[in-house]
Amino acid sequence: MIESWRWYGPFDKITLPEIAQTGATGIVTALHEIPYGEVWPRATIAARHAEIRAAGFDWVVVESLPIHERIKRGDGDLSALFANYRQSMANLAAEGVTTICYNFMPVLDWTRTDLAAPVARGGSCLRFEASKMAAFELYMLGRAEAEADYTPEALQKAAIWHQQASASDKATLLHSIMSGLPGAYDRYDIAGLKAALQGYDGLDQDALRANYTRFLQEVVPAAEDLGIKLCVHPDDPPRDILGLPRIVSDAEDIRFILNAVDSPANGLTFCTGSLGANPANDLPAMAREFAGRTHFAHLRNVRKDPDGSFEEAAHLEGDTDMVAVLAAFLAADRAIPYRPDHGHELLDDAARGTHPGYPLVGRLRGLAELRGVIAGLGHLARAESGRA
Ligand code: DNO
Repeated sequence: MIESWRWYGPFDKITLPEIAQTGATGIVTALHEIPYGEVWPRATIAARHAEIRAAGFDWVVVESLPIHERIKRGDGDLSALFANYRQSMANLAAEGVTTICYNFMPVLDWTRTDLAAPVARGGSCLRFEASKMAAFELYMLGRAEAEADYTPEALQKAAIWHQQASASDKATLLHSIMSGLPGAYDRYDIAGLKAALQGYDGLDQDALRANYTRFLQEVVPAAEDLGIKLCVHPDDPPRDILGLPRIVSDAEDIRFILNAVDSPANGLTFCTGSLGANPANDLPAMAREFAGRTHFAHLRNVRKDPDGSFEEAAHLEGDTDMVAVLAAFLAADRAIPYRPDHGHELLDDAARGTHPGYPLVGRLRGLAELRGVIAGLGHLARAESGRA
Protein backbone atom coordinates (compact mmCIF):
# COMPACT_ATOMS: atom_id res chain seq x y z
CA MET A 1 0.00 0.00 0.00
CA ILE A 2 1.31 3.47 -0.86
CA GLU A 3 0.44 6.35 1.47
CA SER A 4 -1.03 9.20 -0.50
CA TRP A 5 -2.77 12.52 0.02
CA ARG A 6 -5.24 14.47 -2.08
CA TRP A 7 -3.93 17.88 -3.05
CA TYR A 8 -6.18 20.21 -5.03
CA GLY A 9 -3.27 21.91 -6.79
CA PRO A 10 -1.71 25.34 -6.43
CA PHE A 11 -4.92 26.80 -4.94
CA ASP A 12 -5.17 24.23 -2.17
CA LYS A 13 -4.86 25.90 1.23
CA ILE A 14 -2.61 23.03 2.30
CA THR A 15 0.81 23.24 0.67
CA LEU A 16 3.04 20.43 -0.57
CA PRO A 17 5.69 21.08 2.13
CA GLU A 18 2.93 20.74 4.74
CA ILE A 19 1.74 17.51 3.17
CA ALA A 20 5.32 16.21 3.31
CA GLN A 21 5.09 16.40 7.11
CA THR A 22 2.18 13.94 7.14
CA GLY A 23 4.52 11.22 5.93
CA ALA A 24 2.55 10.56 2.74
CA THR A 25 4.72 9.96 -0.31
CA GLY A 26 2.16 9.99 -3.08
CA ILE A 27 0.11 12.90 -4.36
CA VAL A 28 -3.38 12.48 -5.74
CA THR A 29 -4.46 15.42 -7.85
CA ALA A 30 -6.01 16.63 -11.08
CA LEU A 31 -5.89 19.56 -13.46
CA HIS A 32 -9.07 20.92 -11.93
CA GLU A 33 -8.87 24.06 -14.03
CA ILE A 34 -9.53 22.24 -17.31
CA PRO A 35 -13.22 22.02 -18.25
CA TYR A 36 -14.82 18.57 -18.53
CA GLY A 37 -14.34 17.00 -21.92
CA GLU A 38 -11.27 18.97 -22.99
CA VAL A 39 -7.85 17.42 -23.60
CA TRP A 40 -5.31 17.75 -20.79
CA PRO A 41 -2.26 19.19 -22.57
CA ARG A 42 0.97 17.30 -22.12
CA ALA A 43 2.90 20.45 -21.18
CA THR A 44 0.45 21.31 -18.39
CA ILE A 45 0.66 17.78 -17.01
CA ALA A 46 4.47 17.93 -17.17
CA ALA A 47 4.58 21.26 -15.30
CA ARG A 48 2.28 19.99 -12.52
CA HIS A 49 4.25 16.78 -12.25
CA ALA A 50 7.52 18.72 -12.00
CA GLU A 51 6.09 20.80 -9.16
CA ILE A 52 5.02 17.65 -7.32
CA ARG A 53 8.39 15.97 -7.84
CA ALA A 54 10.28 19.07 -6.74
CA ALA A 55 8.46 18.81 -3.41
CA GLY A 56 9.66 15.22 -3.02
CA PHE A 57 6.49 13.36 -4.07
CA ASP A 58 5.29 11.18 -6.86
CA TRP A 59 1.98 11.90 -8.67
CA VAL A 60 0.47 8.48 -8.00
CA VAL A 61 -3.16 8.94 -9.04
CA VAL A 62 -5.19 11.35 -11.13
CA GLU A 63 -8.42 12.10 -9.29
CA SER A 64 -10.32 12.69 -11.44
CA LEU A 65 -10.21 12.73 -15.20
CA PRO A 66 -13.90 13.59 -15.35
CA ILE A 67 -16.36 12.14 -17.81
CA HIS A 68 -18.49 14.63 -19.68
CA GLU A 69 -22.22 14.55 -18.88
CA ARG A 70 -23.01 13.94 -22.56
CA ILE A 71 -21.18 10.61 -22.37
CA LYS A 72 -23.21 9.69 -19.29
CA ARG A 73 -26.42 10.67 -21.06
CA GLY A 74 -25.38 9.01 -24.33
CA ASP A 75 -26.20 12.29 -26.03
CA GLY A 76 -25.41 12.73 -29.74
CA ASP A 77 -22.14 12.07 -31.53
CA LEU A 78 -19.63 11.33 -28.79
CA SER A 79 -16.64 10.47 -30.95
CA ALA A 80 -14.78 13.73 -30.20
CA LEU A 81 -15.31 13.32 -26.44
CA PHE A 82 -14.04 9.74 -26.51
CA ALA A 83 -11.04 10.80 -28.61
CA ASN A 84 -10.27 13.61 -26.13
CA TYR A 85 -10.41 11.21 -23.20
CA ARG A 86 -7.99 8.85 -24.96
CA GLN A 87 -5.69 11.77 -25.78
CA SER A 88 -5.65 12.92 -22.14
CA MET A 89 -4.78 9.37 -21.09
CA ALA A 90 -1.97 9.26 -23.66
CA ASN A 91 -0.60 12.60 -22.44
CA LEU A 92 -0.71 11.43 -18.81
CA ALA A 93 1.00 8.15 -19.68
CA ALA A 94 3.70 10.03 -21.62
CA GLU A 95 4.40 12.00 -18.43
CA GLY A 96 4.50 8.88 -16.26
CA VAL A 97 1.10 9.27 -14.57
CA THR A 98 -0.70 5.98 -15.05
CA THR A 99 -3.54 5.55 -12.52
CA ILE A 100 -6.76 7.41 -13.29
CA CYS A 101 -9.78 7.65 -11.01
CA TYR A 102 -13.16 8.84 -12.32
CA ASN A 103 -16.80 8.40 -11.48
CA PHE A 104 -19.98 7.73 -13.42
CA MET A 105 -22.43 9.59 -11.19
CA PRO A 106 -24.92 11.70 -13.17
CA VAL A 107 -24.97 15.44 -12.39
CA LEU A 108 -23.59 15.42 -8.82
CA ASP A 109 -20.51 13.96 -7.18
CA TRP A 110 -20.69 13.12 -3.45
CA THR A 111 -23.76 14.50 -1.70
CA ARG A 112 -24.13 15.60 1.94
CA THR A 113 -26.71 17.74 3.71
CA ASP A 114 -24.42 19.00 6.53
CA LEU A 115 -20.80 20.02 6.13
CA ALA A 116 -20.11 20.59 9.83
CA ALA A 117 -22.17 18.21 11.94
CA PRO A 118 -20.90 18.17 15.53
CA VAL A 119 -18.84 15.20 16.74
CA ALA A 120 -19.24 14.02 20.36
CA ARG A 121 -15.77 14.92 21.62
CA GLY A 122 -15.41 18.08 19.54
CA GLY A 123 -14.73 18.83 15.91
CA SER A 124 -17.17 18.29 13.08
CA CYS A 125 -17.92 15.85 10.28
CA LEU A 126 -19.84 15.56 7.03
CA ARG A 127 -23.34 14.16 7.37
CA PHE A 128 -26.14 12.95 5.10
CA GLU A 129 -29.49 13.47 6.81
CA ALA A 130 -32.18 11.58 4.91
CA SER A 131 -34.97 13.88 6.13
CA LYS A 132 -33.13 17.00 4.96
CA MET A 133 -32.47 15.46 1.56
CA ALA A 134 -36.17 14.55 1.38
CA ALA A 135 -37.09 18.15 2.28
CA PHE A 136 -34.77 19.39 -0.45
CA GLU A 137 -36.22 17.07 -3.07
CA LEU A 138 -39.88 17.49 -2.14
CA TYR A 139 -40.17 21.11 -1.14
CA MET A 140 -37.22 22.95 -2.66
CA LEU A 141 -37.03 21.08 -5.99
CA GLY A 142 -40.69 20.12 -6.11
CA ARG A 143 -39.97 16.49 -7.01
CA ALA A 144 -43.11 14.79 -5.67
CA GLU A 145 -41.94 11.33 -6.82
CA ALA A 146 -39.18 11.52 -4.19
CA GLU A 147 -41.75 10.43 -1.57
CA ALA A 148 -41.21 6.84 -2.64
CA ASP A 149 -37.48 7.05 -1.82
CA TYR A 150 -37.73 7.82 1.91
CA THR A 151 -39.03 6.16 5.08
CA PRO A 152 -42.25 7.56 6.61
CA GLU A 153 -40.20 8.81 9.56
CA ALA A 154 -37.82 10.73 7.29
CA LEU A 155 -40.78 12.21 5.37
CA GLN A 156 -42.40 13.39 8.56
CA LYS A 157 -39.20 15.01 9.77
CA ALA A 158 -38.74 16.56 6.31
CA ALA A 159 -42.12 18.29 6.51
CA ILE A 160 -41.30 19.70 9.95
CA TRP A 161 -37.84 20.84 8.84
CA HIS A 162 -39.30 22.62 5.87
CA GLN A 163 -41.97 24.38 7.94
CA GLN A 164 -39.37 25.68 10.35
CA ALA A 165 -36.50 26.40 7.95
CA SER A 166 -35.52 29.99 7.27
CA ALA A 167 -34.38 31.23 3.87
CA SER A 168 -30.82 31.01 5.12
CA ASP A 169 -31.29 27.37 6.31
CA LYS A 170 -32.47 26.52 2.81
CA ALA A 171 -29.56 28.34 1.19
CA THR A 172 -27.15 26.47 3.47
CA LEU A 173 -28.74 23.15 2.52
CA LEU A 174 -28.43 23.92 -1.20
CA HIS A 175 -24.81 24.93 -0.67
CA SER A 176 -24.05 21.71 1.26
CA ILE A 177 -25.61 19.53 -1.42
CA MET A 178 -23.61 21.31 -4.13
CA SER A 179 -20.31 21.13 -2.27
CA GLY A 180 -19.39 17.67 -3.54
CA LEU A 181 -18.69 19.06 -6.97
CA PRO A 182 -14.91 19.23 -7.05
CA GLY A 183 -12.68 22.20 -7.71
CA ALA A 184 -13.97 25.30 -9.38
CA TYR A 185 -16.82 23.71 -11.29
CA ASP A 186 -20.19 25.34 -11.56
CA ARG A 187 -22.56 24.86 -8.66
CA TYR A 188 -26.20 24.77 -9.62
CA ASP A 189 -28.97 26.90 -8.22
CA ILE A 190 -32.43 25.31 -8.02
CA ALA A 191 -33.31 26.22 -11.61
CA GLY A 192 -29.96 25.00 -12.91
CA LEU A 193 -30.22 21.74 -11.01
CA LYS A 194 -33.74 21.16 -12.37
CA ALA A 195 -32.43 21.70 -15.90
CA ALA A 196 -29.50 19.33 -15.33
CA LEU A 197 -31.86 16.68 -13.95
CA GLN A 198 -34.16 17.05 -16.94
CA GLY A 199 -31.30 15.94 -19.15
CA TYR A 200 -31.66 12.52 -17.50
CA ASP A 201 -35.44 12.25 -17.87
CA GLY A 202 -36.35 8.76 -18.96
CA LEU A 203 -32.82 7.40 -18.54
CA ASP A 204 -32.99 4.34 -16.29
CA GLN A 205 -30.29 2.14 -14.78
CA ASP A 206 -30.07 -0.11 -17.85
CA ALA A 207 -29.62 2.85 -20.18
CA LEU A 208 -26.96 4.37 -17.92
CA ARG A 209 -25.19 1.00 -17.77
CA ALA A 210 -25.27 0.81 -21.57
CA ASN A 211 -23.73 4.29 -21.83
CA TYR A 212 -21.09 3.34 -19.30
CA THR A 213 -20.27 0.09 -21.13
CA ARG A 214 -19.85 2.07 -24.34
CA PHE A 215 -17.42 4.41 -22.58
CA LEU A 216 -15.40 1.44 -21.30
CA GLN A 217 -15.31 -0.13 -24.76
CA GLU A 218 -14.05 3.17 -26.17
CA VAL A 219 -11.27 3.81 -23.66
CA VAL A 220 -10.14 0.58 -21.96
CA PRO A 221 -8.29 -0.89 -24.99
CA ALA A 222 -6.33 2.38 -25.29
CA ALA A 223 -5.64 2.36 -21.54
CA GLU A 224 -4.32 -1.18 -21.85
CA ASP A 225 -1.92 -0.16 -24.64
CA LEU A 226 -0.74 2.86 -22.64
CA GLY A 227 -0.23 0.98 -19.38
CA ILE A 228 -2.97 3.06 -17.75
CA LYS A 229 -5.05 1.70 -14.88
CA LEU A 230 -8.53 3.18 -14.79
CA CYS A 231 -10.44 2.93 -11.52
CA VAL A 232 -14.06 3.90 -11.12
CA HIS A 233 -15.15 5.55 -7.89
CA PRO A 234 -18.40 4.25 -6.35
CA ASP A 235 -21.55 6.31 -6.00
CA ASP A 236 -21.81 8.43 -2.89
CA PRO A 237 -24.30 7.86 -1.37
CA PRO A 238 -24.70 4.43 -2.95
CA ARG A 239 -28.40 4.72 -3.85
CA ASP A 240 -30.54 6.50 -6.42
CA ILE A 241 -30.79 10.17 -5.62
CA LEU A 242 -32.83 13.04 -7.07
CA GLY A 243 -34.42 10.44 -9.33
CA LEU A 244 -31.04 9.82 -10.96
CA PRO A 245 -30.04 6.20 -11.49
CA ARG A 246 -26.89 4.89 -9.80
CA ILE A 247 -24.87 2.00 -11.18
CA VAL A 248 -21.73 1.77 -9.00
CA SER A 249 -23.23 1.05 -5.60
CA ASP A 250 -22.80 -2.60 -4.65
CA ALA A 251 -20.93 -5.83 -5.39
CA GLU A 252 -23.24 -6.78 -8.24
CA ASP A 253 -22.72 -3.41 -9.93
CA ILE A 254 -18.96 -3.76 -9.59
CA ARG A 255 -18.98 -7.29 -11.02
CA PHE A 256 -20.99 -6.01 -13.97
CA ILE A 257 -18.50 -3.20 -14.61
CA LEU A 258 -15.38 -5.33 -14.30
CA ASN A 259 -16.88 -7.94 -16.65
CA ALA A 260 -18.22 -5.38 -19.13
CA VAL A 261 -14.65 -5.05 -20.40
CA ASP A 262 -12.66 -7.71 -18.61
CA SER A 263 -9.20 -6.18 -18.50
CA PRO A 264 -6.82 -5.27 -15.67
CA ALA A 265 -6.92 -1.74 -17.09
CA ASN A 266 -10.59 -1.58 -16.07
CA GLY A 267 -10.46 -1.40 -12.29
CA LEU A 268 -11.96 -0.01 -9.13
CA THR A 269 -11.36 2.76 -6.61
CA PHE A 270 -12.35 0.93 -3.44
CA CYS A 271 -13.98 3.68 -1.37
CA THR A 272 -14.90 2.26 2.03
CA GLY A 273 -16.87 5.40 2.85
CA SER A 274 -19.09 5.36 -0.21
CA LEU A 275 -19.64 1.60 -0.30
CA GLY A 276 -19.96 1.50 3.49
CA ALA A 277 -23.06 3.71 3.45
CA ASN A 278 -25.07 0.91 1.81
CA PRO A 279 -26.16 -1.51 4.58
CA ALA A 280 -26.21 -4.39 2.07
CA ASN A 281 -22.48 -4.11 1.38
CA ASP A 282 -20.12 -6.46 3.27
CA LEU A 283 -16.92 -4.44 2.92
CA PRO A 284 -14.31 -7.03 4.01
CA ALA A 285 -15.89 -9.60 1.65
CA MET A 286 -15.91 -7.05 -1.18
CA ALA A 287 -12.29 -6.14 -0.48
CA ARG A 288 -11.34 -9.82 -0.72
CA GLU A 289 -13.30 -10.25 -3.94
CA PHE A 290 -12.09 -7.08 -5.69
CA ALA A 291 -8.56 -6.56 -4.32
CA GLY A 292 -7.05 -7.91 -7.53
CA ARG A 293 -8.77 -5.20 -9.58
CA THR A 294 -8.49 -2.38 -7.02
CA HIS A 295 -6.03 0.25 -8.24
CA PHE A 296 -6.71 2.88 -5.59
CA ALA A 297 -8.27 2.87 -2.12
CA HIS A 298 -10.15 5.63 -0.30
CA LEU A 299 -10.27 4.77 3.37
CA ARG A 300 -12.79 6.28 5.74
CA ASN A 301 -15.68 5.14 7.88
CA VAL A 302 -19.40 5.84 8.23
CA ARG A 303 -22.00 5.36 10.94
CA LYS A 304 -25.45 4.61 9.55
CA ASP A 305 -28.94 5.28 10.92
CA PRO A 306 -32.00 3.13 10.10
CA ASP A 307 -33.68 5.91 8.08
CA GLY A 308 -30.88 6.05 5.49
CA SER A 309 -28.95 8.87 7.17
CA PHE A 310 -25.25 8.46 7.82
CA GLU A 311 -22.30 10.45 9.00
CA GLU A 312 -18.57 10.19 8.57
CA ALA A 313 -17.03 8.52 11.60
CA ALA A 314 -13.35 8.56 12.57
CA HIS A 315 -11.36 6.24 10.33
CA LEU A 316 -11.28 3.29 12.74
CA GLU A 317 -14.73 3.89 14.22
CA GLY A 318 -18.11 3.54 12.55
CA ASP A 319 -19.72 0.51 10.94
CA THR A 320 -16.93 -0.70 8.67
CA ASP A 321 -14.33 -3.11 10.01
CA MET A 322 -11.38 -1.18 8.60
CA VAL A 323 -8.83 -3.64 9.97
CA ALA A 324 -10.49 -6.51 8.10
CA VAL A 325 -10.60 -4.44 4.89
CA LEU A 326 -6.92 -3.61 5.19
CA ALA A 327 -6.08 -7.25 5.91
CA ALA A 328 -7.76 -8.19 2.62
CA PHE A 329 -5.72 -5.63 0.69
CA LEU A 330 -2.47 -6.60 2.37
CA ALA A 331 -3.13 -10.27 1.58
CA ALA A 332 -3.43 -9.32 -2.10
CA ASP A 333 0.12 -7.94 -1.83
CA ARG A 334 -0.27 -5.20 -4.45
CA ALA A 335 1.17 -1.69 -4.31
CA ILE A 336 -2.22 0.00 -4.07
CA PRO A 337 -2.11 3.74 -3.37
CA TYR A 338 -4.51 4.66 -0.59
CA ARG A 339 -5.44 7.94 0.97
CA PRO A 340 -7.22 8.92 4.17
CA ASP A 341 -10.45 9.93 2.50
CA HIS A 342 -12.01 12.88 4.24
CA GLY A 343 -11.45 13.61 7.90
CA HIS A 344 -13.13 15.41 10.74
CA GLU A 345 -12.41 19.08 11.17
CA LEU A 346 -10.34 19.07 14.35
CA LEU A 347 -8.41 21.60 16.41
CA ASP A 348 -7.64 24.60 14.19
CA ASP A 349 -8.81 22.99 10.93
CA ALA A 350 -11.95 25.11 10.65
CA ALA A 351 -9.92 28.32 10.52
CA ARG A 352 -8.17 27.25 7.33
CA GLY A 353 -11.23 27.05 5.12
CA THR A 354 -10.10 23.94 3.24
CA HIS A 355 -12.36 21.94 0.89
CA PRO A 356 -15.21 20.32 2.81
CA GLY A 357 -14.04 16.90 3.99
CA TYR A 358 -10.38 17.72 3.32
CA PRO A 359 -8.93 19.33 6.46
CA LEU A 360 -5.29 18.96 7.45
CA VAL A 361 -5.41 17.73 11.05
CA GLY A 362 -8.41 15.42 10.59
CA ARG A 363 -6.84 13.66 7.63
CA LEU A 364 -3.46 13.55 9.35
CA ARG A 365 -5.12 11.73 12.24
CA GLY A 366 -6.80 9.33 9.78
CA LEU A 367 -3.58 8.62 7.93
CA ALA A 368 -1.68 7.99 11.16
CA GLU A 369 -4.32 5.52 12.37
CA LEU A 370 -4.40 3.65 9.06
CA ARG A 371 -0.60 3.54 8.95
CA GLY A 372 -0.62 2.02 12.43
CA VAL A 373 -3.08 -0.69 11.41
CA ILE A 374 -1.02 -1.53 8.32
CA ALA A 375 2.18 -1.74 10.37
CA GLY A 376 0.47 -3.99 12.92
CA LEU A 377 -1.01 -6.30 10.30
CA GLY A 378 2.37 -6.52 8.54
CA HIS A 379 4.03 -7.51 11.80
CA LEU A 380 1.44 -10.22 12.45
CA ALA A 381 1.79 -11.62 8.94
CA ARG A 382 5.56 -11.80 9.27
CA ALA A 383 5.30 -13.44 12.68
CA GLU A 384 2.85 -16.02 11.30
CA SER A 385 4.97 -16.85 8.28
CA GLY A 386 7.99 -17.19 10.59
CA ARG A 387 6.08 -19.75 12.59
CA ALA A 388 4.91 -21.66 9.49
C1 DNO B 1 -14.94 12.77 -2.45
C2 DNO B 1 -14.27 12.00 -3.49
C3 DNO B 1 -15.00 12.05 -4.81
C4 DNO B 1 -14.13 11.47 -5.91
C5 DNO B 1 -14.77 11.40 -7.25
C6 DNO B 1 -13.93 10.60 -8.19
O1 DNO B 1 -14.36 13.25 -1.56
O2 DNO B 1 -14.05 10.73 -3.06
O3 DNO B 1 -15.30 13.37 -5.10
O4 DNO B 1 -13.00 12.26 -6.05
O5 DNO B 1 -16.04 10.89 -7.20
O6 DNO B 1 -14.30 10.91 -9.48
